[in-house]
Amino acid sequence: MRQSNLALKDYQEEFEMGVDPKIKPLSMIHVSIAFVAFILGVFGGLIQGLARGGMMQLPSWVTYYQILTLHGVLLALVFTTFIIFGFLFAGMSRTHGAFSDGLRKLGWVGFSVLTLGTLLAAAMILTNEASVLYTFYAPLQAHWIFYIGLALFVVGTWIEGAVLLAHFFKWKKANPGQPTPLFGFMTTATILLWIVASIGVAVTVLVQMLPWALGLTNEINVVLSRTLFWYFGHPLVYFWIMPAYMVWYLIIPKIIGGRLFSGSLARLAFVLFLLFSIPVGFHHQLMESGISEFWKYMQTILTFVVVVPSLLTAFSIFATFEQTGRAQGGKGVFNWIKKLPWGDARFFAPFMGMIIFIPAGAGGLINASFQLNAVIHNTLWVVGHFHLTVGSTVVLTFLGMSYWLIPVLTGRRFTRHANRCGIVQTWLWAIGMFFMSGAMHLLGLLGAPRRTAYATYSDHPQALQWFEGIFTSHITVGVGAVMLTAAGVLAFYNYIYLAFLAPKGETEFPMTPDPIDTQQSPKFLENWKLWIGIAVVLIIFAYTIPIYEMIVDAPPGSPTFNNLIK
Ligand code: HAS
Ligand code: CU
Repeated sequence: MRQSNLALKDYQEEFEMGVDPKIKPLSMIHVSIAFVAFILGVFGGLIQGLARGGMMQLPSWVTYYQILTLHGVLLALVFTTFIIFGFLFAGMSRTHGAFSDGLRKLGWVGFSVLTLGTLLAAAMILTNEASVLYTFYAPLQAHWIFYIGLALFVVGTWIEGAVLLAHFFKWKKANPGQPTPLFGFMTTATILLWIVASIGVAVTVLVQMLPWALGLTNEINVVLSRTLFWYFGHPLVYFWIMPAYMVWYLIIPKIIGGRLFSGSLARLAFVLFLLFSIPVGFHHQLMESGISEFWKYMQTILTFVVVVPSLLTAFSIFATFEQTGRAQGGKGVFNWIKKLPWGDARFFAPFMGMIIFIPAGAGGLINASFQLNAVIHNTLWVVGHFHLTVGSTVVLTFLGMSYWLIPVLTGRRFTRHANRCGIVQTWLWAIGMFFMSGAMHLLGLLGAPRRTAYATYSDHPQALQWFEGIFTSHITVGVGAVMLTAAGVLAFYNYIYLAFLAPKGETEFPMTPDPIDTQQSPKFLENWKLWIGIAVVLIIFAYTIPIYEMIVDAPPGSPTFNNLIK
């Protein structure tokens, strides 16, 4: 035992290195684009919240769908993807050493393709040529340049993902028999998930949407396009949450002065995400015709399986908190909680994200419960759900992360001032979201629809009656939206401050030492071929027959969508 601990110590020291200065600009430009997208998206949200709350009219030069598309794409796709890659590049350098020149250059190629795709898609949205929402459901049709932009976006992420994977496997080759650092293990699981999932969206965009938008075909198989989208769309939400979990597993334990509770459990959770996130897309299509109940039910079961790794995560993180709090002298059943660093925004923002994820995850279970889905589908409840998950848990975790990552990358200090801004920003976001998302959930239960320009909150007299005694719904939503905007502005201010204004100096890239069970971690967990193989088998099982049926049972002579649109 002692020997293995000694070995572990050497192994740890090897990783006590900084981020290679050469990779910093690549990481930082990702973070910067993420923040620009973030602030624009936040203002899109404010306008929408006020308009849907009946508190303002949209200006004549924008349409509801346009602003909704902009808001969704900028926040859910651009902010997340860019900040995630910025984090992964910096983290892989921190834990696996400097990237080779070749890989770094390839990283820049990937970044250029990703950014070009983003700009093309954004230009089409801004000119109202692609007001198709972030899900771009057919028969809504966008300009073909939008689909080219999406395709380039995906290809850019593949190139960047390949760079990260290559760096990881190079390390593995150079260190045979060693358990890989957790950061690399988790990055690999996340990127593999992304690549397997995004094949679905690439296929629908290139094979269905693009030819249709170019006028080469005049029909589109709608149910197939939605299925391919959701084959990608559910793992997409895990692509957001997994890097947030990486912050919880690897960064937070260091910040609170402790050590992650178990490495093997963390590895198992990430493998389960890779296996079970993909064959579950039908839980977004439970109310759709064209898919038989049997396959919907199968995917409902698999959805409940993919909840398990989140429960493992809740257990691991809670155990880490308790162990750390007790090691620092916290006694009794709950007193250890007081030992956590409540005044530190690097901890507090992600922590609020965790707390919010408890009701958010419970809401997800309701959504996934086949019959209950009939109550909430296409209502504002779903909008409430995803403003808690991606809109709070993920956002707060990434903002908390950015408060140390930006000064690490720019060679500045994370000052008390920035910390205070971070704490205020977190409270504002959490309280604002409590109001906004709370009202969305309840109004959704009362039947307020989503994805439509033709209903404001106050169009629902039943809802108003229900709410009247406490607070009228549109004021609730409006207040929430204003608080969220204030929080967003503060977060953006913190970005500007930490990137350009804060005093020069050193900031720590907090990284927990790999847990003491690392050397004993079962070898099979590192067997990526096995995991990819099982993931593919599960996908084939869950999708082959339903997709076959969608193709052969497509109604012959069905009216073309061009006719429908006319
Ligand atoms: Fe979801 C719709 C089901 C998780 C995002 N989801 C959406 C949409 C988005 C989204 C964007 O089954 C809308 C898509 C659209 O535009 O139509 N979702 C689930 C389920 C989960 C889930 C079962 N969703 C997420 C996450 C997201 C996300 C994560 C983004 C990041 N969702 C659905 C379904 C729909 C849906 C249906 C379709 C609805 C419809 O009809 O259209 C689960 O994975 C959730 C599991 C999570 C938990 C919580 C564990 C708690 C943790 C925190 C622990 C706290 C600690 C602190 C440690 C079970 C890990 C404690 C410390 C102390 C001191 C107390
Ligand atoms: Cu889902």
